[in-house]
Amino acid sequence: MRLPFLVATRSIGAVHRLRQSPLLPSPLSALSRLQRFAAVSSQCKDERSYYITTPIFYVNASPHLGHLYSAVIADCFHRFKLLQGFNSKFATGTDEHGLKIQQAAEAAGKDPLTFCTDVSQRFKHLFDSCDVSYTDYIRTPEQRHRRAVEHFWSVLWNNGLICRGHYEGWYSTQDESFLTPLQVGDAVDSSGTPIKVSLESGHKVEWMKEENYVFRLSAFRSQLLNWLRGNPRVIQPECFYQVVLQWLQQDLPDLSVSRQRSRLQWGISVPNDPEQTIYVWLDALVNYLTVAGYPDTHDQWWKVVHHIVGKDILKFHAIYWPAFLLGAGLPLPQTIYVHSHWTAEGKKMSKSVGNVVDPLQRSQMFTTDGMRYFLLRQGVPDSDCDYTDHKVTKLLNAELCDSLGGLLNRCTAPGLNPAQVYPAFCPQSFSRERGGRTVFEDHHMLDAVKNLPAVVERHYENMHLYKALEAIAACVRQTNAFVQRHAPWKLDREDSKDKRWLDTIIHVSFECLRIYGILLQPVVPGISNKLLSRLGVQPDERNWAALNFLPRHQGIDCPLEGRPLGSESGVLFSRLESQNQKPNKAKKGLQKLTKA
Ligand code: ME8
Repeated sequence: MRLPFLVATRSIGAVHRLRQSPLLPSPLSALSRLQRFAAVSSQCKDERSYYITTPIFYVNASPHLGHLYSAVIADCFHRFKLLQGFNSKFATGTDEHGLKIQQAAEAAGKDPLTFCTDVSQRFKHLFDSCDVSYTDYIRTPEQRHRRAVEHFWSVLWNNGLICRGHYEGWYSTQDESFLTPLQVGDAVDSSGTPIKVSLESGHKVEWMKEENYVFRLSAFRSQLLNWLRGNPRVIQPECFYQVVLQWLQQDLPDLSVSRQRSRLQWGISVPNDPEQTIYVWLDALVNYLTVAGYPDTHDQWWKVVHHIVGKDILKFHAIYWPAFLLGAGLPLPQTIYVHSHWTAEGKKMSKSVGNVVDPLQRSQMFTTDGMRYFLLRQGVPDSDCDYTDHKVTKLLNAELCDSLGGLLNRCTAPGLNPAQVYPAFCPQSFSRERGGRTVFEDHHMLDAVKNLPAVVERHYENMHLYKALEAIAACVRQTNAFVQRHAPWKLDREDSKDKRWLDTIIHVSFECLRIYGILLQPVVPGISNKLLSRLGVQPDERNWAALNFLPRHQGIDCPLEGRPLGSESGVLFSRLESQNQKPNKAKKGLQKLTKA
Protein backbone atom coordinates (compact mmCIF):
# COMPACT_ATOMS: atom_id res chain seq x y z
CA MET A 1 0.00 0.00 0.00
CA ARG A 2 1.23 3.43 -0.86
CA LEU A 3 1.68 5.75 2.08
CA PRO A 4 0.91 9.44 1.98
CA PHE A 5 4.11 11.21 1.28
CA LEU A 6 4.46 14.77 2.31
CA VAL A 7 7.89 16.28 1.99
CA ALA A 8 8.93 19.85 2.51
CA THR A 9 11.79 20.63 0.16
CA ARG A 10 13.75 23.84 -0.15
CA SER A 11 12.52 25.87 -3.07
CA ILE A 12 14.90 27.15 -5.67
CA GLY A 13 12.42 29.87 -6.70
CA ALA A 14 12.99 33.60 -6.50
CA VAL A 15 10.70 33.95 -3.49
CA HIS A 16 12.67 31.43 -1.54
CA ARG A 17 15.96 33.19 -2.26
CA LEU A 18 14.42 36.27 -0.70
CA ARG A 19 13.57 34.26 2.40
CA GLN A 20 17.11 33.00 2.70
CA SER A 21 18.38 36.45 3.59
CA PRO A 22 20.62 36.23 6.70
CA LEU A 23 18.66 39.14 8.15
CA LEU A 24 15.60 36.98 8.57
CA PRO A 25 15.24 34.83 11.71
CA SER A 26 15.28 31.05 11.55
CA PRO A 27 11.83 29.44 11.70
CA LEU A 28 12.26 28.24 15.26
CA SER A 29 13.56 31.50 16.70
CA ALA A 30 10.67 33.19 14.89
CA LEU A 31 8.31 30.78 16.62
CA SER A 32 9.46 31.49 20.14
CA ARG A 33 9.39 35.24 19.49
CA LEU A 34 5.88 34.98 18.08
CA GLN A 35 4.75 32.79 20.93
CA ARG A 36 5.88 35.43 23.42
CA PHE A 37 4.05 38.09 21.43
CA ALA A 38 0.87 36.04 21.35
CA ALA A 39 1.02 35.48 25.11
CA VAL A 40 1.48 39.19 25.83
CA SER A 41 -1.27 40.37 23.50
CA SER A 42 -3.86 37.98 24.85
CA GLN A 43 -3.48 39.60 28.28
CA CYS A 44 -4.56 43.06 27.17
CA LYS A 45 -8.11 42.19 26.26
CA ASP A 46 -10.65 44.92 25.71
CA GLU A 47 -13.44 43.98 28.10
CA ARG A 48 -16.15 46.01 26.37
CA SER A 49 -15.63 44.72 22.85
CA TYR A 50 -16.84 41.38 21.62
CA TYR A 51 -16.48 39.66 18.27
CA ILE A 52 -18.42 36.54 17.34
CA THR A 53 -18.20 34.55 14.12
CA THR A 54 -19.99 31.69 12.40
CA PRO A 55 -18.24 29.42 9.94
CA ILE A 56 -18.46 30.84 6.45
CA PHE A 57 -20.63 28.42 4.53
CA TYR A 58 -19.88 26.61 1.29
CA VAL A 59 -22.01 27.73 -1.60
CA ASN A 60 -22.12 24.39 -3.41
CA ALA A 61 -25.73 23.94 -2.25
CA SER A 62 -28.56 25.92 -0.66
CA PRO A 63 -28.52 26.51 3.09
CA HIS A 64 -30.00 23.88 5.38
CA LEU A 65 -31.15 23.74 8.95
CA GLY A 66 -27.64 23.23 10.37
CA HIS A 67 -26.41 26.45 8.80
CA LEU A 68 -29.27 28.39 10.33
CA TYR A 69 -28.53 26.76 13.68
CA SER A 70 -24.91 28.02 13.74
CA ALA A 71 -26.06 31.48 12.67
CA VAL A 72 -28.79 31.67 15.31
CA ILE A 73 -26.40 30.60 18.09
CA ALA A 74 -24.00 33.36 17.05
CA ASP A 75 -26.85 35.86 16.76
CA CYS A 76 -27.97 34.96 20.27
CA PHE A 77 -24.45 35.62 21.64
CA HIS A 78 -24.24 38.90 19.72
CA ARG A 79 -27.61 40.18 20.95
CA PHE A 80 -26.81 39.07 24.50
CA LYS A 81 -23.55 41.03 24.48
CA LEU A 82 -25.28 44.12 23.07
CA LEU A 83 -27.81 43.95 25.90
CA GLN A 84 -24.92 43.83 28.34
CA GLY A 85 -23.57 47.03 26.83
CA PHE A 86 -20.73 45.52 24.79
CA ASN A 87 -19.62 46.88 21.47
CA SER A 88 -20.26 43.68 19.52
CA LYS A 89 -19.27 42.63 16.02
CA PHE A 90 -20.91 39.61 14.40
CA ALA A 91 -19.57 38.11 11.18
CA THR A 92 -21.03 35.48 8.92
CA GLY A 93 -20.80 34.87 5.19
CA THR A 94 -19.87 32.41 2.50
CA ASP A 95 -16.81 30.33 1.60
CA GLU A 96 -16.70 30.41 -2.17
CA HIS A 97 -13.31 29.21 -3.39
CA GLY A 98 -11.91 25.70 -3.84
CA LEU A 99 -12.32 22.59 -5.91
CA LYS A 100 -15.72 21.66 -4.51
CA ILE A 101 -17.22 24.98 -5.56
CA GLN A 102 -15.36 24.98 -8.88
CA GLN A 103 -16.88 21.57 -9.65
CA ALA A 104 -20.37 22.62 -8.50
CA ALA A 105 -20.26 25.68 -10.77
CA GLU A 106 -19.08 23.51 -13.67
CA ALA A 107 -21.91 21.04 -13.05
CA ALA A 108 -24.40 23.93 -13.04
CA GLY A 109 -22.90 25.23 -16.29
CA LYS A 110 -22.20 28.63 -14.76
CA ASP A 111 -19.08 30.69 -14.28
CA PRO A 112 -17.97 30.37 -10.65
CA LEU A 113 -18.64 33.94 -9.58
CA THR A 114 -22.19 34.01 -10.98
CA PHE A 115 -22.87 30.63 -9.41
CA CYS A 116 -21.46 31.73 -6.03
CA THR A 117 -23.27 35.06 -6.02
CA ASP A 118 -26.57 33.32 -6.52
CA VAL A 119 -26.12 30.82 -3.66
CA SER A 120 -24.50 33.38 -1.37
CA GLN A 121 -27.60 35.55 -1.80
CA ARG A 122 -29.74 32.62 -0.68
CA PHE A 123 -27.76 32.36 2.57
CA LYS A 124 -28.04 36.09 3.09
CA HIS A 125 -31.76 36.05 2.41
CA LEU A 126 -32.24 33.22 4.91
CA PHE A 127 -30.32 35.06 7.61
CA ASP A 128 -32.12 38.33 6.94
CA SER A 129 -35.48 36.57 7.08
CA CYS A 130 -34.58 34.92 10.37
CA ASP A 131 -33.45 38.12 12.12
CA VAL A 132 -29.80 37.07 12.15
CA SER A 133 -28.38 40.50 12.88
CA TYR A 134 -24.84 40.09 11.50
CA THR A 135 -22.79 43.26 11.30
CA ASP A 136 -20.64 41.96 8.45
CA TYR A 137 -21.43 39.47 5.70
CA ILE A 138 -18.20 38.36 4.09
CA ARG A 139 -17.69 36.61 0.78
CA THR A 140 -14.26 35.18 0.04
CA PRO A 141 -13.98 36.57 -3.52
CA GLU A 142 -14.08 40.11 -2.11
CA GLN A 143 -11.00 42.26 -2.69
CA ARG A 144 -10.54 43.06 1.02
CA HIS A 145 -10.32 39.33 1.70
CA ARG A 146 -7.86 38.63 -1.09
CA ARG A 147 -5.63 41.33 0.34
CA ALA A 148 -5.84 39.86 3.84
CA VAL A 149 -5.07 36.32 2.63
CA GLU A 150 -2.10 37.44 0.53
CA HIS A 151 -0.73 39.41 3.45
CA PHE A 152 -1.24 36.53 5.88
CA TRP A 153 0.51 34.13 3.51
CA SER A 154 3.45 36.51 3.13
CA VAL A 155 3.82 36.78 6.91
CA LEU A 156 3.94 32.98 7.28
CA TRP A 157 6.36 32.79 4.37
CA ASN A 158 8.60 35.50 5.77
CA ASN A 159 8.58 33.75 9.13
CA GLY A 160 9.96 30.66 7.39
CA LEU A 161 6.89 28.54 8.07
CA ILE A 162 5.91 27.79 4.48
CA CYS A 163 8.17 26.12 1.99
CA ARG A 164 7.90 24.25 -1.27
CA GLY A 165 7.16 20.54 -1.08
CA HIS A 166 4.93 17.89 -2.50
CA TYR A 167 2.02 15.85 -1.27
CA GLU A 168 1.09 12.33 -2.11
CA GLY A 169 -1.92 10.95 -0.27
CA TRP A 170 -5.69 11.05 0.19
CA TYR A 171 -7.82 14.11 -0.41
CA SER A 172 -11.54 14.60 0.14
CA THR A 173 -12.90 17.29 -2.17
CA GLN A 174 -16.21 17.29 -0.33
CA ASP A 175 -14.44 18.14 2.96
CA GLU A 176 -11.56 19.98 1.21
CA SER A 177 -9.31 17.98 3.51
CA PHE A 178 -6.07 15.97 3.36
CA LEU A 179 -6.26 12.61 5.17
CA THR A 180 -3.80 10.07 6.55
CA PRO A 181 -4.30 6.34 5.74
CA LEU A 182 -5.68 5.81 9.25
CA GLN A 183 -8.46 8.28 8.51
CA VAL A 184 -9.56 6.40 5.39
CA GLY A 185 -11.76 3.30 5.06
CA ASP A 186 -13.41 1.12 2.42
CA ALA A 187 -16.96 1.56 1.12
CA VAL A 188 -19.00 1.12 -2.04
CA ASP A 189 -20.70 3.89 -4.00
CA SER A 190 -24.33 3.89 -5.19
CA SER A 191 -23.43 1.74 -8.21
CA GLY A 192 -21.67 -0.85 -6.05
CA THR A 193 -18.13 0.18 -7.02
CA PRO A 194 -15.58 -0.06 -4.19
CA ILE A 195 -14.34 3.36 -3.10
CA LYS A 196 -12.26 4.86 -0.30
CA VAL A 197 -13.99 7.20 2.11
CA SER A 198 -13.11 9.47 5.01
CA LEU A 199 -13.93 7.58 8.20
CA GLU A 200 -15.02 10.81 9.85
CA SER A 201 -17.31 12.34 7.24
CA GLY A 202 -18.07 9.33 5.03
CA HIS A 203 -17.16 11.39 1.98
CA LYS A 204 -15.28 9.88 -0.94
CA VAL A 205 -11.51 10.42 -1.02
CA GLU A 206 -9.08 10.32 -3.93
CA TRP A 207 -5.39 9.69 -4.16
CA MET A 208 -3.51 12.78 -5.19
CA LYS A 209 0.07 13.57 -5.98
CA GLU A 210 1.07 17.18 -6.35
CA GLU A 211 3.86 19.71 -6.09
CA ASN A 212 2.72 22.38 -3.69
CA TYR A 213 3.56 24.47 -0.63
CA VAL A 214 3.74 23.04 2.85
CA PHE A 215 3.10 24.69 6.21
CA ARG A 216 5.25 23.49 9.12
CA LEU A 217 2.31 22.42 11.25
CA SER A 218 4.42 19.78 13.02
CA ALA A 219 6.51 22.54 14.63
CA PHE A 220 3.45 23.74 16.58
CA ARG A 221 2.38 20.61 18.39
CA SER A 222 3.80 21.45 21.79
CA GLN A 223 2.75 25.10 21.59
CA LEU A 224 -0.80 24.02 20.82
CA LEU A 225 -0.76 21.60 23.72
CA ASN A 226 0.53 24.32 26.06
CA TRP A 227 -2.12 26.70 24.87
CA LEU A 228 -4.89 24.18 25.47
CA ARG A 229 -3.58 23.05 28.84
CA GLY A 230 -3.24 26.66 29.95
CA ASN A 231 -6.76 27.50 28.74
CA PRO A 232 -9.01 24.58 29.62
CA ARG A 233 -12.15 26.53 28.75
CA VAL A 234 -11.02 27.70 25.35
CA ILE A 235 -12.87 24.91 23.54
CA GLN A 236 -16.41 24.32 24.75
CA PRO A 237 -18.15 22.01 25.54
CA GLU A 238 -15.40 20.15 27.35
CA CYS A 239 -15.89 16.89 25.43
CA PHE A 240 -14.56 18.60 22.30
CA TYR A 241 -11.62 20.06 24.21
CA GLN A 242 -10.70 16.50 25.18
CA VAL A 243 -10.99 15.37 21.55
CA VAL A 244 -8.51 18.01 20.45
CA LEU A 245 -6.09 17.12 23.25
CA GLN A 246 -6.23 13.52 22.06
CA TRP A 247 -5.54 14.51 18.45
CA LEU A 248 -2.50 16.38 19.66
CA GLN A 249 -1.15 13.29 21.42
CA GLN A 250 -0.65 11.82 17.95
CA ASP A 251 1.74 12.90 15.24
CA LEU A 252 0.93 16.22 13.68
CA PRO A 253 2.01 16.02 10.03
CA ASP A 254 2.90 19.14 8.06
CA LEU A 255 0.08 20.51 5.98
CA SER A 256 -0.18 21.21 2.27
CA VAL A 257 -1.39 24.77 1.89
CA SER A 258 -1.71 25.13 -1.87
CA ARG A 259 -3.04 23.26 -4.90
CA GLN A 260 -1.67 23.28 -8.43
CA ARG A 261 -3.32 25.98 -10.53
CA SER A 262 -3.87 23.45 -13.31
CA ARG A 263 -6.30 21.61 -11.00
CA LEU A 264 -7.73 24.53 -9.04
CA GLN A 265 -8.26 27.87 -10.74
CA TRP A 266 -11.06 29.17 -8.53
CA GLY A 267 -9.11 30.63 -5.63
CA ILE A 268 -6.43 33.07 -4.58
CA SER A 269 -3.01 32.61 -6.20
CA VAL A 270 0.02 32.09 -4.03
CA PRO A 271 1.83 35.46 -3.92
CA ASN A 272 4.64 35.43 -6.49
CA ASP A 273 3.71 32.00 -7.79
CA PRO A 274 0.81 32.04 -10.29
CA GLU A 275 1.11 28.27 -10.76
CA GLN A 276 -0.28 27.61 -7.30
CA THR A 277 -3.63 28.40 -5.62
CA ILE A 278 -3.87 28.87 -1.85
CA TYR A 279 -5.54 25.94 -0.04
CA VAL A 280 -9.19 26.81 0.50
CA TRP A 281 -9.09 26.26 4.27
CA LEU A 282 -6.20 28.68 4.76
CA ASP A 283 -8.09 31.14 2.56
CA ALA A 284 -11.38 30.59 4.41
CA LEU A 285 -10.05 30.79 7.97
CA VAL A 286 -8.50 34.18 7.29
CA ASN A 287 -12.03 35.56 6.76
CA TYR A 288 -12.25 36.07 10.51
CA LEU A 289 -9.25 38.39 10.32
CA THR A 290 -10.49 40.15 7.21
CA VAL A 291 -13.67 41.18 8.99
CA ALA A 292 -11.61 42.38 11.96
CA GLY A 293 -9.77 44.76 9.59
CA TYR A 294 -6.59 42.74 8.95
CA PRO A 295 -3.90 43.64 8.09
CA ASP A 296 -4.39 47.30 9.06
CA THR A 297 -6.82 47.78 11.93
CA HIS A 298 -7.62 44.37 13.41
CA ASP A 299 -6.19 44.81 16.92
CA GLN A 300 -9.32 45.90 18.76
CA TRP A 301 -11.44 43.04 17.45
CA TRP A 302 -8.87 40.33 17.16
CA LYS A 303 -8.21 40.30 20.91
CA VAL A 304 -11.84 39.46 21.62
CA VAL A 305 -12.75 36.97 18.91
CA HIS A 306 -14.96 33.93 19.63
CA HIS A 307 -15.79 31.31 17.02
CA ILE A 308 -18.92 29.18 16.66
CA VAL A 309 -18.25 25.99 14.69
CA GLY A 310 -19.90 22.66 14.00
CA LYS A 311 -18.11 19.54 15.25
CA ASP A 312 -17.25 18.62 11.64
CA ILE A 313 -14.76 21.46 11.35
CA LEU A 314 -13.17 21.28 14.79
CA LYS A 315 -9.76 20.15 13.52
CA PHE A 316 -9.52 23.13 11.19
CA HIS A 317 -10.41 25.61 13.93
CA ALA A 318 -8.71 24.06 16.94
CA ILE A 319 -5.46 22.90 15.31
CA TYR A 320 -4.77 24.44 11.91
CA TRP A 321 -6.14 27.89 12.70
CA PRO A 322 -4.32 28.42 16.04
CA ALA A 323 -1.12 27.11 14.42
CA PHE A 324 -1.47 29.58 11.54
CA LEU A 325 -2.14 32.38 14.01
CA LEU A 326 0.86 31.48 16.16
CA GLY A 327 2.91 31.42 12.98
CA ALA A 328 1.68 34.88 12.05
CA GLY A 329 2.27 36.24 15.55
CA LEU A 330 -1.39 36.92 16.24
CA PRO A 331 -3.40 36.28 19.41
CA LEU A 332 -5.40 33.07 19.55
CA PRO A 333 -9.22 32.96 19.75
CA GLN A 334 -10.79 33.51 23.15
CA THR A 335 -13.25 30.66 22.74
CA ILE A 336 -14.16 28.05 20.17
CA TYR A 337 -17.77 27.05 20.79
CA VAL A 338 -18.53 23.73 19.15
CA HIS A 339 -21.97 22.35 18.45
CA SER A 340 -23.15 18.96 17.31
CA HIS A 341 -25.34 18.22 14.33
CA TRP A 342 -29.00 18.07 13.47
CA THR A 343 -30.23 14.90 11.88
CA ALA A 344 -33.64 14.62 10.22
CA GLU A 345 -35.94 11.71 10.93
CA GLY A 346 -33.01 9.91 12.54
CA LYS A 347 -30.63 10.24 9.57
CA LYS A 348 -27.82 12.56 8.56
CA MET A 349 -29.30 15.23 6.31
CA SER A 350 -28.28 14.67 2.72
CA LYS A 351 -29.55 15.53 -0.71
CA SER A 352 -29.40 11.92 -1.86
CA VAL A 353 -31.52 10.70 1.07
CA GLY A 354 -33.89 13.60 0.37
CA ASN A 355 -34.23 14.59 4.02
CA VAL A 356 -32.59 18.02 3.94
CA VAL A 357 -34.69 20.37 6.06
CA ASP A 358 -35.17 23.70 4.31
CA PRO A 359 -34.79 26.32 7.06
CA LEU A 360 -36.50 29.10 5.11
CA GLN A 361 -39.60 27.05 4.46
CA ARG A 362 -39.70 25.88 8.09
CA SER A 363 -39.32 29.41 9.42
CA GLN A 364 -42.27 30.46 7.26
CA MET A 365 -44.24 27.52 8.58
CA PHE A 366 -43.39 27.91 12.26
CA THR A 367 -42.48 31.64 12.24
CA THR A 368 -38.96 32.99 12.52
CA ASP A 369 -39.07 33.22 16.30
CA GLY A 370 -40.64 29.80 16.55
CA MET A 371 -37.82 28.25 14.58
CA ARG A 372 -35.16 30.13 16.52
CA TYR A 373 -36.72 29.08 19.82
CA PHE A 374 -36.95 25.46 18.77
CA LEU A 375 -33.35 25.26 17.55
CA LEU A 376 -31.89 26.84 20.67
CA ARG A 377 -34.23 25.16 23.15
CA GLN A 378 -33.81 21.71 21.67
CA GLY A 379 -30.24 21.86 20.34
CA VAL A 380 -27.70 20.39 22.75
CA PRO A 381 -24.10 21.19 21.83
CA ASP A 382 -22.55 17.93 23.06
CA SER A 383 -24.76 15.52 21.15
CA ASP A 384 -26.66 15.30 17.88
CA CYS A 385 -30.33 16.21 17.89
CA ASP A 386 -33.04 14.89 15.67
CA TYR A 387 -35.41 17.22 13.87
CA THR A 388 -39.08 16.47 13.24
CA ASP A 389 -41.90 18.89 12.48
CA HIS A 390 -43.98 17.22 15.16
CA LYS A 391 -41.41 18.09 17.86
CA VAL A 392 -41.43 21.72 16.75
CA THR A 393 -45.23 21.96 16.92
CA LYS A 394 -45.37 20.30 20.32
CA LEU A 395 -42.67 22.44 21.90
CA LEU A 396 -43.85 25.75 20.51
CA ASN A 397 -47.48 25.13 21.41
CA ALA A 398 -46.53 24.16 24.96
CA GLU A 399 -43.98 26.85 25.76
CA LEU A 400 -44.61 29.86 23.55
CA CYS A 401 -48.34 29.59 22.92
CA ASP A 402 -49.81 28.05 26.09
CA SER A 403 -47.33 28.89 28.80
CA LEU A 404 -45.83 32.29 27.92
CA GLY A 405 -48.61 33.54 25.62
CA GLY A 406 -51.29 32.23 27.98
CA LEU A 407 -49.76 34.06 30.94
CA LEU A 408 -49.63 37.37 29.10
CA ASN A 409 -53.10 36.88 27.76
CA ARG A 410 -54.59 36.11 31.17
CA CYS A 411 -52.97 39.05 32.93
CA THR A 412 -53.75 41.63 30.28
CA ALA A 413 -57.34 40.48 29.70
CA PRO A 414 -59.75 43.41 30.19
CA GLY A 415 -61.73 41.29 32.67
CA LEU A 416 -58.81 41.28 35.10
CA ASN A 417 -57.24 44.51 34.03
CA PRO A 418 -60.04 46.85 32.91
CA ALA A 419 -57.88 49.99 33.24
CA GLN A 420 -55.23 48.43 30.95
CA VAL A 421 -52.35 49.67 33.11
CA TYR A 422 -49.36 48.20 34.94
CA PRO A 423 -51.23 47.95 38.24
CA ALA A 424 -50.02 48.91 41.71
CA PHE A 425 -48.18 46.56 44.04
CA CYS A 426 -49.40 46.35 47.63
CA PRO A 427 -46.62 45.22 50.03
CA GLN A 428 -49.11 44.43 52.79
CA SER A 429 -51.04 42.06 50.55
CA PHE A 430 -47.90 40.41 49.21
CA SER A 431 -46.82 39.15 52.59
CA ARG A 432 -47.13 36.12 54.80
CA GLU A 433 -47.66 38.41 57.82
CA ARG A 434 -51.11 39.23 59.14
CA GLY A 435 -53.26 40.71 56.43
CA GLY A 436 -51.03 39.29 53.74
CA ARG A 437 -52.25 36.71 51.27
CA THR A 438 -49.18 34.89 50.03
CA VAL A 439 -48.13 31.29 50.60
CA PHE A 440 -44.72 29.65 50.72
CA GLU A 441 -44.73 28.79 46.99
CA ASP A 442 -45.16 32.45 46.05
CA HIS A 443 -41.94 33.42 47.79
CA HIS A 444 -40.23 30.41 46.31
CA MET A 445 -41.27 31.68 42.86
CA LEU A 446 -40.05 35.17 43.69
CA ASP A 447 -36.62 33.81 44.61
CA ALA A 448 -36.47 31.78 41.40
CA VAL A 449 -37.30 34.79 39.21
CA LYS A 450 -34.95 37.05 41.16
CA ASN A 451 -32.09 34.61 40.55
CA LEU A 452 -33.07 33.91 36.96
CA PRO A 453 -31.00 36.67 35.28
CA ALA A 454 -27.80 35.37 36.89
CA VAL A 455 -28.67 31.77 35.98
CA VAL A 456 -29.49 32.71 32.38
CA GLU A 457 -26.38 34.85 32.06
CA ARG A 458 -24.19 31.96 33.21
CA HIS A 459 -25.83 29.58 30.76
CA TYR A 460 -25.61 32.07 27.88
CA GLU A 461 -21.91 32.63 28.62
CA ASN A 462 -21.27 28.86 28.60
CA MET A 463 -23.21 28.24 25.40
CA HIS A 464 -25.78 26.26 27.36
CA LEU A 465 -28.56 28.06 25.56
CA TYR A 466 -30.98 25.19 26.04
CA LYS A 467 -30.39 25.34 29.80
CA ALA A 468 -31.07 29.08 29.83
CA LEU A 469 -34.35 28.50 28.00
CA GLU A 470 -35.21 25.58 30.24
CA ALA A 471 -34.70 27.79 33.30
CA ILE A 472 -36.90 30.52 31.82
CA ALA A 473 -39.60 28.01 30.86
CA ALA A 474 -39.57 26.60 34.41
CA CYS A 475 -40.10 30.08 35.85
CA VAL A 476 -42.92 30.81 33.40
CA ARG A 477 -44.62 27.65 34.64
CA GLN A 478 -44.20 28.82 38.24
CA THR A 479 -45.76 32.19 37.43
CA ASN A 480 -48.69 30.48 35.74
CA ALA A 481 -49.10 28.32 38.84
CA PHE A 482 -49.01 31.47 40.99
CA VAL A 483 -51.87 33.02 39.00
CA GLN A 484 -53.78 29.76 39.02
CA ARG A 485 -53.32 29.33 42.77
CA HIS A 486 -54.73 32.74 43.59
CA ALA A 487 -57.44 32.75 40.88
CA PRO A 488 -57.67 36.54 40.57
CA TRP A 489 -60.82 36.16 38.46
CA LYS A 490 -62.61 35.04 41.64
CA LEU A 491 -61.73 38.22 43.54
CA ASP A 492 -64.22 41.02 44.03
CA ARG A 493 -62.99 44.20 42.40
CA GLU A 494 -65.54 46.21 44.43
CA ASP A 495 -63.88 45.14 47.68
CA SER A 496 -60.85 47.38 48.30
CA LYS A 497 -58.74 44.66 49.91
CA ASP A 498 -59.53 42.20 47.16
CA LYS A 499 -58.81 44.84 44.55
CA ARG A 500 -55.38 45.60 46.06
CA TRP A 501 -54.55 41.92 46.10
CA LEU A 502 -55.83 41.42 42.55
CA ASP A 503 -53.67 44.30 41.29
CA THR A 504 -50.72 42.91 43.20
CA ILE A 505 -51.11 39.50 41.58
CA ILE A 506 -51.14 41.16 38.16
CA HIS A 507 -48.23 43.45 39.06
CA VAL A 508 -46.09 40.48 40.17
CA SER A 509 -47.04 38.53 37.04
CA PHE A 510 -46.15 41.52 34.86
CA GLU A 511 -42.82 41.84 36.61
CA CYS A 512 -42.14 38.17 35.90
CA LEU A 513 -43.14 38.64 32.27
CA ARG A 514 -40.93 41.73 31.99
CA ILE A 515 -37.92 39.71 33.19
CA TYR A 516 -38.73 36.85 30.80
CA GLY A 517 -39.16 39.31 27.93
CA ILE A 518 -35.79 40.94 28.53
CA LEU A 519 -33.98 37.61 28.93
CA LEU A 520 -35.57 36.12 25.83
CA GLN A 521 -34.56 38.96 23.50
CA PRO A 522 -31.41 37.23 22.19
CA VAL A 523 -33.42 34.13 21.28
CA VAL A 524 -36.82 35.41 20.11
CA PRO A 525 -36.40 39.11 19.38
CA GLY A 526 -39.83 39.47 17.74
CA ILE A 527 -41.83 37.82 20.51
CA SER A 528 -39.86 39.67 23.20
CA ASN A 529 -40.54 42.96 21.50
CA LYS A 530 -44.25 42.19 21.33
CA LEU A 531 -44.32 41.14 24.97
CA LEU A 532 -42.35 44.10 26.30
CA SER A 533 -44.28 46.59 24.17
CA ARG A 534 -47.56 45.18 25.46
CA LEU A 535 -46.30 45.70 29.02
CA GLY A 536 -45.40 49.29 28.17
CA VAL A 537 -41.65 48.70 28.63
CA GLN A 538 -39.77 51.34 26.62
CA PRO A 539 -36.82 50.41 24.33
CA ASP A 540 -34.29 51.95 26.72
CA GLU A 541 -35.68 49.84 29.58
CA ARG A 542 -34.86 46.50 27.99
CA ASN A 543 -31.16 45.98 28.59
CA TRP A 544 -29.38 43.82 31.12
CA ALA A 545 -29.21 46.66 33.64
CA ALA A 546 -33.02 46.76 33.69
CA LEU A 547 -33.26 43.25 35.16
CA ASN A 548 -34.17 44.44 38.65
CA PHE A 549 -37.08 42.23 39.50
CA LEU A 550 -40.03 43.52 41.51
CA PRO A 551 -38.40 46.63 43.01
CA ARG A 552 -41.56 47.46 44.96
CA HIS A 553 -41.02 44.34 47.08
CA GLN A 554 -37.72 45.88 48.20
CA GLY A 555 -39.32 49.25 48.85
CA ILE A 556 -37.94 50.79 45.65
CA ASP A 557 -40.13 52.70 43.19
CA CYS A 558 -41.25 50.87 40.07
CA PRO A 559 -41.26 53.23 37.07
CA LEU A 560 -43.86 51.10 35.32
CA GLU A 561 -46.48 51.22 38.06
CA GLY A 562 -49.58 53.00 36.78
CA ARG A 563 -48.26 53.21 33.22
CA PRO A 564 -50.73 52.40 30.44
CA LEU A 565 -50.19 49.10 28.67
CA GLY A 566 -49.16 49.05 25.04
CA SER A 567 -52.13 49.03 22.72
CA GLU A 568 -51.03 46.06 20.59
CA SER A 569 -53.08 43.30 22.18
CA GLY A 570 -52.69 40.55 19.56
CA VAL A 571 -51.79 36.95 20.36
CA LEU A 572 -48.15 36.50 21.38
CA PHE A 573 -47.71 33.21 19.54
CA SER A 574 -50.52 31.58 17.54
CA ARG A 575 -51.25 27.92 18.13
CA LEU A 576 -49.79 25.64 15.47
CA GLU A 577 -51.99 22.92 14.14
CA SER A 578 -50.93 19.43 15.01
CA GLN A 579 -49.36 17.57 12.08
CA ASN A 580 -51.31 14.44 12.89
CA GLN A 581 -54.78 15.92 12.76
CA LYS A 582 -55.23 17.90 9.59
CA PRO A 583 -53.43 17.91 6.28
CA ASN A 584 -52.23 21.52 6.34
CA LYS A 585 -49.16 23.41 5.21
CA ALA A 586 -47.11 21.88 7.99
CA LYS A 587 -48.14 18.39 6.97
CA LYS A 588 -46.99 19.00 3.41
CA GLY A 589 -43.62 20.02 4.82
CA LEU A 590 -43.43 16.79 6.77
CA GLN A 591 -44.13 14.74 3.68
CA LYS A 592 -41.40 16.55 1.82
CA LEU A 593 -39.00 15.88 4.67
CA THR A 594 -39.54 12.15 4.52
CA LYS A 595 -39.44 11.85 0.73
CA ALA A 596 -36.84 9.31 -0.32
O1 ME8 B 1 -17.37 23.58 6.47
N1 ME8 B 1 -26.17 20.36 11.97
O2 ME8 B 1 -18.81 24.98 5.34
P1 ME8 B 1 -20.18 24.15 5.37
C1 ME8 B 1 -25.69 21.47 12.55
N2 ME8 B 1 -16.84 26.40 4.49
N3 ME8 B 1 -24.84 22.31 11.94
C2 ME8 B 1 -24.47 22.02 10.71
C3 ME8 B 1 -24.93 20.88 10.04
C4 ME8 B 1 -25.84 20.02 10.73
N4 ME8 B 1 -26.35 18.94 10.19
N5 ME8 B 1 -24.38 20.86 8.82
C5 ME8 B 1 -23.61 21.98 8.73
C6 ME8 B 1 -17.61 24.59 5.83
N6 ME8 B 1 -23.68 22.68 9.87
C7 ME8 B 1 -16.52 25.59 5.58
C8 ME8 B 1 -16.30 26.39 6.83
S1 ME8 B 1 -15.06 28.34 8.17
C9 ME8 B 1 -13.65 29.17 8.00
C10 ME8 B 1 -15.20 27.38 6.72
C11 ME8 B 1 -23.02 23.95 10.16
O3 ME8 B 1 -21.11 24.84 4.44
C12 ME8 B 1 -21.91 23.75 11.18
O4 ME8 B 1 -21.58 24.98 11.75
O5 ME8 B 1 -19.93 22.71 5.15
C13 ME8 B 1 -20.78 23.29 10.31
O6 ME8 B 1 -19.53 23.43 10.93
C14 ME8 B 1 -20.94 24.23 9.15
O7 ME8 B 1 -22.36 24.38 8.99
C15 ME8 B 1 -20.30 23.68 7.90
O8 ME8 B 1 -20.74 24.41 6.83
